[in-house]
Amino acid sequence: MVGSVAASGGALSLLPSCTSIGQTIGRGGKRPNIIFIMTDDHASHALSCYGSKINKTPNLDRLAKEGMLFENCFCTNSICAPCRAVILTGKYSHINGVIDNRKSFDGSQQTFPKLLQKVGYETAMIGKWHLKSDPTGFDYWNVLPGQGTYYNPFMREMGERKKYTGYTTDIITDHCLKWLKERKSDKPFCLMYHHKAPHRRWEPGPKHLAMYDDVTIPEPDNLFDDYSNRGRAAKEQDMSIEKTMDKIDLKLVAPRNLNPEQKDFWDAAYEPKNEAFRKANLRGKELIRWKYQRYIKDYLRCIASVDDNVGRLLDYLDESGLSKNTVVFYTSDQGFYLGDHGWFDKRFMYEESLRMPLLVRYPREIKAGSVNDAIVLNLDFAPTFLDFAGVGKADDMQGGSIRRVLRGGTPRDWRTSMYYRYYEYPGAHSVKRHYGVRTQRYKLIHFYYDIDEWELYDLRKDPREMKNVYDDPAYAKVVKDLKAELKRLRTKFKDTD
Ligand SMILES: [Ca+2]
Repeated sequence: MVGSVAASGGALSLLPSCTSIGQTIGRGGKRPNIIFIMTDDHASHALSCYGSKINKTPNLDRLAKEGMLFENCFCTNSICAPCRAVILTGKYSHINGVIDNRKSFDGSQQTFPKLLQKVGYETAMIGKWHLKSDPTGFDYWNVLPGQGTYYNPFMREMGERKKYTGYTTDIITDHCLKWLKERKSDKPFCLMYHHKAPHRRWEPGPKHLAMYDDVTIPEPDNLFDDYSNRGRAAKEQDMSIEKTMDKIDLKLVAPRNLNPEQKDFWDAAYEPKNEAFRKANLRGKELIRWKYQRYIKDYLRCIASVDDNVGRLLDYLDESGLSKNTVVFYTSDQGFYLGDHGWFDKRFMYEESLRMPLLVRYPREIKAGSVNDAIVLNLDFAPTFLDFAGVGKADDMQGGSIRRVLRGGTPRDWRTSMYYRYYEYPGAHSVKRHYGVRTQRYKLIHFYYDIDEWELYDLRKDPREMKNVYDDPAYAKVVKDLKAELKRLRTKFKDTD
């Protein structure tokens, strides 16, 4: 007997009532500003406050030291555009319509920025948007078209296309600081500060091109995973460092849109290393090891720039006196594989891409240096922002406010399981369609459509998810309970096709 699934709890009464919110505002005075910082594909195991063995993120760590770190924040569909649509609406992908990166977001639907505007917030969206349709619900917006570029980006400011010279992570931050400094309104504000970095193809900024040149980054223990004890989905993906990465990913070819000065810096940094690589004529595992080093260093260089720039923003909040009355969130639209299982990219419900970093700082309500292991979701962000703004009604949102968790401890009626679904197949990286349920200890995944295979992981015994125990008789009761829980969640969230 391995133990059964924890009491399903399920029924969330997370949304505060209007009355309690009204009283909160009455007592607490001015409503807080909200700054929602989101990066793209920043895995929590590349933040030093999460125990990263491969890099340091001193500025992001400030948010953890001065606020709360969430150990179990998960996304409901681990891919860029869908995650963003979930955050805006507080609704699962099948309800908000953006089930994959190919769909356009219907901007006429209810979103939290629109609800914030209604109660007197000034709202702004700056940086990566990635939802195809124009942003709605923002008093000011200035976004990258599509994925955007790392250097010399085009941006669309309230619909007007402009080109900028420089490194995009710096430029997005410049725009945010400008907006903060120049705003005239005395309304509380909500600023969405969204980076492109560290998304593929991981092009470092000019300040960090040579960072990590003299070190070897530790490899994950399962870099050479052979997918034994797993099903077809893990074996048949197309996201391996060995086979999927191309010359542009690996910087054997320079990015096309650098200006002559940038190209000089770039070539000075990469060409000697590339020349040495060509001469070495690596094969087999040594070639994979080289690719991993090239990939992970570039990924971490992009994060170093994010960290510097978040530091600039936090410094400004301190200097301007805004820190006290501003709730600052840091997250990423999902996690990422940093060579884990031999992969890059995301999509799977496995831990590295399911988990989102989440740091929240608000000195008035959150104890500095606190850590919480409650299961929270990107689905909860919209209700949380509304809760801070004193909006007590968002009945059709499917998540709940985490403000009660931020005040310390996990409420007794908090969720004990979460529902996940991934749709984009056939598609980039060949990750088969699946849905699943995760509790604090277990994860059950059903690759429901393409292969009809089930996987069960005992995360306490096997946190790296190297052994599918679905067919192990010792887990029969766990499987039965989790299947019932999965069915309950699918019904609850109206995902019944
Ligand atoms: Ca992403």
